[in-house]
Amino acid sequence: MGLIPDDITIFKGDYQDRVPNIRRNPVQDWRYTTCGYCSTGCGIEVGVRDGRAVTVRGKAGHPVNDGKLCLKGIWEFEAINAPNRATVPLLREDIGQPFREAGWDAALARTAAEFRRVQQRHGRDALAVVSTGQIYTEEFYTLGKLVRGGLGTNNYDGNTTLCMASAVSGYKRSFGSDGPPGCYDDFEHTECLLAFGSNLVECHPVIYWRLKSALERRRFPVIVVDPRVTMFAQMADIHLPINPGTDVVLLNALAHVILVEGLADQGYIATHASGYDAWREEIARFAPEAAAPVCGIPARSIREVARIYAGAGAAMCIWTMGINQSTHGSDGVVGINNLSLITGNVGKPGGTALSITGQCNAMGTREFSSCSGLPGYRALENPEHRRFVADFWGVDEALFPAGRGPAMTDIFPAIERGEIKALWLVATNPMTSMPDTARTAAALRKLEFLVVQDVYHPLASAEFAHVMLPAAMWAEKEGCFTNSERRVNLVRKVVDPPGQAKSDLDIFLGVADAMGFTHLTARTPAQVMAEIGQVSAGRPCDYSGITYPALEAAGGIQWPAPPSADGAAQGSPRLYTDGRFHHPDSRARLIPLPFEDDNERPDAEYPFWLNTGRVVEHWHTRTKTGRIGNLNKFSPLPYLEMNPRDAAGLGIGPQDFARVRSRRGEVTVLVRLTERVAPGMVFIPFHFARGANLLTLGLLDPHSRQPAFKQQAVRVEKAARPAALAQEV
Ligand SMILES: Nc1nc2c(c(=O)[nH]1)N[C@H]1C(S)=C(S)[C@@H](COP(=O)(O)OP(=O)(O)OC[C@H]3O[C@@H](n4cnc5c(=O)[nH]c(N)nc54)[C@H](O)[C@@H]3O)O[C@H]1N2
Ligand SMILES: Nc1nc2c(c(=O)[nH]1)N[C@H]1C(S)=C(S)[C@@H](COP(=O)(O)OP(=O)(O)OC[C@H]3O[C@@H](n4cnc5c(=O)[nH]c(N)nc54)[C@H](O)[C@@H]3O)O[C@H]1N2
Ligand code: SF4
Ligand SMILES: [Mo]
Repeated sequence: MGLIPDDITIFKGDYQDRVPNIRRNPVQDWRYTTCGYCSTGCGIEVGVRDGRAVTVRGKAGHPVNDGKLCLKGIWEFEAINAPNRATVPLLREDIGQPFREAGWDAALARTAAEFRRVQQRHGRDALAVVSTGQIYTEEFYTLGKLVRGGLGTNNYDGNTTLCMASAVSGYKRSFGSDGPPGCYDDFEHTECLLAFGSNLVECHPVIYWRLKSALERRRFPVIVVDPRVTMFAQMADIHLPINPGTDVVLLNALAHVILVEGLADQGYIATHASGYDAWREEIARFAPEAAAPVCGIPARSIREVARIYAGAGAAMCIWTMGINQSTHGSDGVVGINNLSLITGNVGKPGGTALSITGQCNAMGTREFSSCSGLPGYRALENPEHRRFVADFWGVDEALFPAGRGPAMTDIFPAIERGEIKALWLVATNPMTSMPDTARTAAALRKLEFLVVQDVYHPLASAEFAHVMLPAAMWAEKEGCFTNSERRVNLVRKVVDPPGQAKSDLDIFLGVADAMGFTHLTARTPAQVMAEIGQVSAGRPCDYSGITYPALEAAGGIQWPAPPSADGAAQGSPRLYTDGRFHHPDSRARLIPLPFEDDNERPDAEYPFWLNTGRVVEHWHTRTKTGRIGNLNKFSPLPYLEMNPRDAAGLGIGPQDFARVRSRRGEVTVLVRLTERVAPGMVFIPFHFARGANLLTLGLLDPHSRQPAFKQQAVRVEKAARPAALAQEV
């Protein structure tokens, strides 16, 4: 038997047909877009022939990727042409029945009638709307205007709660506003890179290429903090294999050494930070010898890393889900910000605290979807902001709730409790992506009405839907994404959507019209972008100088982007260059971070830490990559990474299967023996419906409400090879 069990259908069809062969598919036109997968934000040109996307190429000279693309980007045109695209609105009375095809009028009328019925009978908040980080900013803005200024429910959030919520929360606590302060060009200037909980090589391959290119020109130390020996850890100068969920302890200990050894930038602290005394008192408790047994990093290594970091002229931290997806996610972000502040590493070339975001437009939803507030980083709690937005939209301010409502992870428990009766899911697939699948399924089944708006069908979450609205996807509609370095960039419409599928913008307008709302006056992407320019003028995320042609010409523009004297916006590579922050006193806050260990830890019954995350080939719940032969053939089924020493003790050998159980559920997966994971730890990618999330617990961060997807306890035992290994998509 080969590496891949032979009873799995890897790929049907002629392999050669799937290779983007430009000679056989001569391209008639190349159209400018931005990649619709990750937040790196690569410039992509799509090759079109006879109205079909037949290939792509990286945009040469583009300020993000200069022509490079990763595996997912290279095959992105196949995601458009997939055979399982949703093409017709579907309806059914009850979830036991088959769907029947319907026209848009019937689907929108039914949706509006159910929303109205539920809100009239049970109150406005009985309807919940959960969106995404993967539609255009123009679409987010329009959805926000529809929800806040029309539907008026406060149960409105997005999957960014599973992803970036801790970064948002941490930035707000430290700096007074959301917004990653640095940029990719910081790699060219830094003298030290400290990376926390990021598998950059697999998850942001082109950012990793930027880092490698910088290192080829100029050596600087790279330190990777991750319990797993990821590909990123393998190339690092120093790898700190931290105990799960204890980054805050390491961060406090690093700060302790920096203070005690006189390496802090006291001038910067005195001028630009507040809260120093209370913070220092807490830090005093985190001597390296006290921290080492908790975080698992020897005191000697903590001292060494603190000296390298603080001794660098400019030092930067990056991080991703190893920090955010934790019960200390927001505190972890604040800990990174604290470290940056005490060394004066904010807003200077090579000196920054740069959160690497996840989805292609996780930033756009933070800026303009109104999920957690009002557009342009405005707050529902701020009377001036409320009045301004209500006047600007021409709606009654009383529709706005008094404050930020429940997060996605609090909306599902409210469905369980029967408080929410109807749910609208837009571009998110919680059946596979939320912790504890059995619980998610029970919640979705309990709804009186579920509408799913997606580009594919069937879909795990649509199993419980009453209405399915088929959406146009990336490159089938025009609009913008913002990447990890605040670069707003354009996706041109390249091809027509299949069948009756409509852009999410048109679907939102359709729902608004069916509900009888009249305030959604901007009807095209360009009209919405013009409105975003107006509403954001003078705000931290100022788009007022941005136009589509300017974005295409420059390869994207970084906000704040007010118009410059000669018209086109120049954009801003970095924030806080003047050391002025968004708190009322203009100072950043140093915030004490006491540590309380609150995770589900391994014990006699469930002796392994279960860690979950990503592989390079797949995108999230595999709707976009599970049908692409060239991606799926490299990663066709869920698996468990286990250390060979643990496996030997359990009688598990290469190519064996294992049953993994947690207190939530169980799953049978192929075992991959590897030293990538330490003894006592296992890892399962979360991309598969019958995978990691059947097991996860998802304890919530108290500030951000983000689930700790990476820390829970499981038991592993050898299992028989399952009879069927059919692929699921
Ligand atoms: N190929 C691919 N790329 C993607 C995506 C995808 O689905 N596929 N998704 C995109 C999205 S939305 C996101 S959010 C990003 C995610 O990008 P990453 O966060 O880089 O990816 P993950 O694999 O979720 O987790 C990163 C690392 O966190 C580590 N980790 C686990 N526990 C801890 C801990 O306690 N402390 C520390 N320091 N580290 C820990 C894990 O071992 C893992 O290596 O990727 C984006 N890019
Ligand atoms: N165990 C575990 N679970 C995790 C994570 C983890 O690390 N471990 N990571 C979490 C993170 S960081 C994230 S971001 C989430 C992601 O979780 P999800 O958001 O649920 O995952 P996706 O598969 O990206 O779902 C997006 C959906 O939108 C659809 N779609 C794509 N483009 C469009 C469009 O233009 N319009 C419409 N209407 N639909 C579209 C896709 O087909 C897909 O069904 O998963 C989270 N879950
Ligand atoms: S690195 Fe991200 S943005 Fe760039 S091609 Fe790959 S998936 Fe797309
Ligand atoms: Mo994410």
